[in-house]
This record gives sequence, C-alpha cells and structure tokens, in this order.
Amino acid sequence: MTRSILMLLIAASSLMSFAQAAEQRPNVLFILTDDQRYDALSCMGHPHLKTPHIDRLANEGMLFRNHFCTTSLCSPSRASILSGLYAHAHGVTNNFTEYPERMASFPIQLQKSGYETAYVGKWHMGEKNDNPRPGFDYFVTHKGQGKYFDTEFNFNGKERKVVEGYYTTVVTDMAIDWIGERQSDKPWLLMLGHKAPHSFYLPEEKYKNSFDSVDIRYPKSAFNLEDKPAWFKKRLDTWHGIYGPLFDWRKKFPDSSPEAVADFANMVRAYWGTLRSVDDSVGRLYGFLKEEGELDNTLIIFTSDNGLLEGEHGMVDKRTGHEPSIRIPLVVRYPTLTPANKPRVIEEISSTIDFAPTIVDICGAKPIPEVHGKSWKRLASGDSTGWRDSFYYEYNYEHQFPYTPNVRALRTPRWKYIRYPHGDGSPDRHMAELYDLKKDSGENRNLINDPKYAKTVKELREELDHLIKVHGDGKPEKMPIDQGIKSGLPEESIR
Ligand SMILES: [Ca+2]
Repeated sequence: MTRSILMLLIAASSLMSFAQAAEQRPNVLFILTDDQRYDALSCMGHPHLKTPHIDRLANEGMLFRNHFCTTSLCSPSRASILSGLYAHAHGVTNNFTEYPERMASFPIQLQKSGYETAYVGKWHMGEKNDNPRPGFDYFVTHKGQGKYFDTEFNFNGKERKVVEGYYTTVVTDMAIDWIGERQSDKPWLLMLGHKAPHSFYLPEEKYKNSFDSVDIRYPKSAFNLEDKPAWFKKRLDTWHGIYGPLFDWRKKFPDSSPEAVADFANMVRAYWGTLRSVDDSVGRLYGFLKEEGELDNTLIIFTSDNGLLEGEHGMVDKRTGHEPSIRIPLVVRYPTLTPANKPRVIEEISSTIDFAPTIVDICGAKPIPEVHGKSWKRLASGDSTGWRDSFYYEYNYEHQFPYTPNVRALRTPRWKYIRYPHGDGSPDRHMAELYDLKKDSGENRNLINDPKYAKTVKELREELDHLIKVHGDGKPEKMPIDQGIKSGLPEESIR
C-alpha cells in the first residue's frame, strides 16, 4: 500500500468516526412544568387526569417512578436542574435569588461544545429580571411568575411585548417557531419552561369544566394529625393550609366548615385542567419533531421543578419533605438509549441534580467539574450497578413564607425520615417523622416514637448526616433560625 493511499484511508476513517460522533449528538428538548406532582400523569396512575401525549413518551422511552427534587421550591430547584448542585452549594435558596453569573450549567456546557441553545418561557430565578442569561443563543422570558393569559415577554432582552393568548399555547408556538426557523446545522437544546400547573390555577376555557363531575374531598390524612408534629395543625388555617385562601379559590378564610371543601375541590379541578393544555403542548411538539424528521434524534425530557401537596396532611403548596411535595414526574424519550419498542420503567431514585451531568454525558459535552448528581445514561440502558440507594432533601425556612420549618429528610426505597432543625445547632424543637413507605406510601403512620424503630431511626439519622457531610464544604450547615409558623398572608407581590 502506498503511503498516500494509507493517508487517505486514515483520513477517511477519522472523517467517518467524526461523522458518527456528530450523528450521536442528539438535540435536546427539555420540557419543564411548574409544581406538577408525581402522580399528575395518567402513566403514573392518576384516576381522572388523562395525559395521552406524555404517556406516549413514557411508552416509547423511560418512566422514572422515583424521581425527586432536592428542594421543593421553584428557584432553588431550577438552579439545581441547571447546575447539578444542591441549593446550599449553588446558593439559590429562595425564590428571589438570581442564578449566579459565573456558575456552570449544562446549557453553558452544551453551547460551548457547539450546540445552538434556546430558553422559552418561565425562568424564575431573579424575580424582576427578564433579560437573557448566560448559555443561551435565544432567550424569551418574563418577570416573576407570568400570567396564564396575555403575558408580557421579553425577547432576547431587545423587545418587550404582551403576547395574547393562553401561556401554554403561546410558549409552545415560540418553541416550534424557534426549532423550525433555525438556519444552522448544529445540534440544538431547547428548554421550554411552562407556567402550568403553578398557582393561581387558571385552565384554558375548553378545559375549565373537564373535571366538574369528579367528587373531590379533603384527603383522609388531613384529619389524621395526632401523631404528627404540632406545626401541621398550625399550618391548616394559613396560606399553605387547606382552610386558608387556597390561592384565591376561597374568598372568606380561614374556613374549616365541611361545606367549604367545595372551594378546595374547585382548586384541584383547575390544577388538573391546566395540565390538559400541557399534554396538548407535548403532543404538538412530538408531531412537529416527527414531521421534521428529528424525533428519534432528540432527547426529550419531560419533568417538573417540584411537587405539590393536594390536601395531604392538611396542606397545600409544597416545601415540606412529604412525598407529594418532593416526588415529581420524569419521562424521557431517546430511542438511541432506550429503543421505542422496548420502554423501560426506572425504579431507582433519581433527582433534579442528575440532569446536568446526564445531559452533558449524553450530548458529549465537557463535564461540569463539580456536581452532586450522577448521570443516568447507563440506567437508560439497564445498568444500575453502583447507583444510589438513598438521597437527602433540604429546605430552609423562609421569613416571607413562614408556614414550613427548616427541613432535612432522608429517602430510601423503603424509609422516609424527616427532621426539623431549629437552625442554630440546638436540639430540634419539632417532632421528627418516620414512615415505612413499603407499608404506608401515604405517610399516614408516624413511627418516630415507636421504640421498635429506634435502631432504624438511628441508622437513618446517621445516613442523613453522612450525606449532608459529603455534599457539604466541610463547614457546619448554615440555615435560618426557625421563627415559627405564622398566620399572616405573604406580601401580595410575591404570592
Ligand atoms: Ca415550582
């Protein structure tokens, strides 16, 4: 073989491997809902809400049945999704803090590695800032929470205008337009931030009455508070309790009369109604990608930033360490890893901090140097060796929303242990909680004071302390002092 032919062969083979590598870089469509609980999907067994388009992603991909947020609050959780870090490390511990300017994120890594990147919809880190953020070539958002109808969007920091129509539809139009109008051959990342199903729940007209015939009551656990910490009862009448104003669905409050459950029922129906539009949005995006021939080359991730209590333990809102608050949906479709005719149900514990390491892994971008999460790329192909078997949850008391104490919790496949640190290192002043989730998935029987479980509690506490230590920076944990549960309403501008 002559030298020139050999060189030619080497060049051809390296070109081929380059082409193969390029082929393997999928587009990424990251769909993020706001406050959607784990079971608000028909593929997770919801008895009334039908979500056929989201279910189809699960039926052609992966359904993560045990996916959790590390902090059940919008901004901290969104920052964990982007960075792969716990809130104590990225620093966004409340809803008023900006994502740190110099902090790495998976969109920044993807952009640096040759992706074209876009963010459309609710961003909500930095309450009053609607300008573009690092890591995105295209950026459309709004200030604060946005509105279900006629939100004012800021387009790339250049133009603010009210876009008439229903939020979910409007951001879906924008997403489809951006994907369709791109000129470059680069792979792309699009993050679509929905407002739905966040309070104050307002469904689209066509879904306003979808659940009128469903009989909705307060869950039984709302009346089963005797073995629970005393602060549960104090929360009942507040902004975050079932007898409170229910995000405007109850005008006169507190109201603990049996007939006032009608307000609660209307609130829950509206929450479900907003999700029907989200499911439509997923259907439109799926159809569009299919038409464009990009469906199988796109990693589609459907998830939420945190869960929501729907009356459990007498609570609405989120923030606490209980299952409806911390457990969230995760559905993924990417046939290269999980063939569409061989869908997979993932039982392992996954978390919001896993997204950043996973996405850079699958997309072949440079890893973020220090993350707390793990890539689940290999879970997608059925390999779960060495995966985590416990994870911890953190929430810090907010003086603007004084309805939940500091929370530190440990979740294993079987157990949930929750404690409420006072904040200054002194002994806890609230009762802790222990649930055997294998027997009691509804967290109805608090076993914390049963001597039979003293050893279990000790072991779980040790594991919790261990995880906090290994995820920390070597210094003692910092958290606010618990000022107690208060009855006042939060300031109107931040509700
Ligand atoms: Ca949220």
